[in-house]
Amino acid sequence: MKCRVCRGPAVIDIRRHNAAFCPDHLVAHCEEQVRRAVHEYEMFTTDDRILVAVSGGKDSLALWDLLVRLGYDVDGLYLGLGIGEYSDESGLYTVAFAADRSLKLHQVELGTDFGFTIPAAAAATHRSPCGSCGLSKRHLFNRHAIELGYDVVATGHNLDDEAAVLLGNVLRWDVSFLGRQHPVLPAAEGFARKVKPLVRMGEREMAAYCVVRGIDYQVEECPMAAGNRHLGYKEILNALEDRSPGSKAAFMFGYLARGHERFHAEGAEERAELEPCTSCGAPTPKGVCAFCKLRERAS
Ligand code: Q46
Ligand code: ZN
Ligand code: ZN
Repeated sequence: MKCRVCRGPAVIDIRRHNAAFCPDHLVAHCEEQVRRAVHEYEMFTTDDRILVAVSGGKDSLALWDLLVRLGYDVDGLYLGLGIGEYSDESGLYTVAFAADRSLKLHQVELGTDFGFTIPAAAAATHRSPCGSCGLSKRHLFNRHAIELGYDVVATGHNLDDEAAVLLGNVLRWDVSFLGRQHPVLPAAEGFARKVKPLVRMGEREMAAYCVVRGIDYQVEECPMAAGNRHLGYKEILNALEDRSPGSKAAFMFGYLARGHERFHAEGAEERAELEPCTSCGAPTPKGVCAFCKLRERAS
């Protein structure tokens, strides 16, 4: 297997691009893909202050590294979820990454700062932990971005993640989620802009990027992920991709090019009808927001 660019020994082959890369050209490939996504979807410029939501996993650390390399003004925010050893370790990887590169990291702990953890939230609500977890992350990343004066929140969702979410949304024909599924969600009253610069990158490429760049990350899966629907959708898409490389990218980018605008109105409508939470001020359909309710129940 030879690098497509220099014909040196390759460390990864990417079937959907019909290409293999050596370490240096893998880094160049990742930079190029991120640069293209940022420009194509007009995510941000070097004038924007960017906050990367870091989990300690490969995607978010690689994203932070890539954005710094591309010359953007970017700090990190780590949210401790209180999922036992998994969260403790994830926090350590994140802190070490930032310290080694002298990057600025903000840290929030659900337990000490808000009085509950994700396992406690799951027990109190009798619902899947990922529901409470996703809700808390969306709320807190947005809230801190606004409070700390950042223009944009960037998350490490990659092509595999986004295609799996799209499959779930299509299977249920959830029009308001479909309307909001886009690599850029513009800012609105009470909302910072949200962007997904890794939308063109596959999971394997991100893992290889971390190895090549010497980024130590949390390799364990979250123990609460077992059996969630999202993982099932990823497996199905991987099976499809195996049979016909490029399916995932065709599914995702076809949607963005030809499907998204048909659902755009539904996504925007829901946002327009929000009012400030009576407890924390975050936008909510009515009264107290879902995060404040969750906090009340779980703490
Ligand atoms: S961290 Fe949270 Fe994930 Fe763990 S509880 Fe579910 S959502 S699986 S990305
Ligand atoms: Zn090469
Ligand atoms: Zn609230």
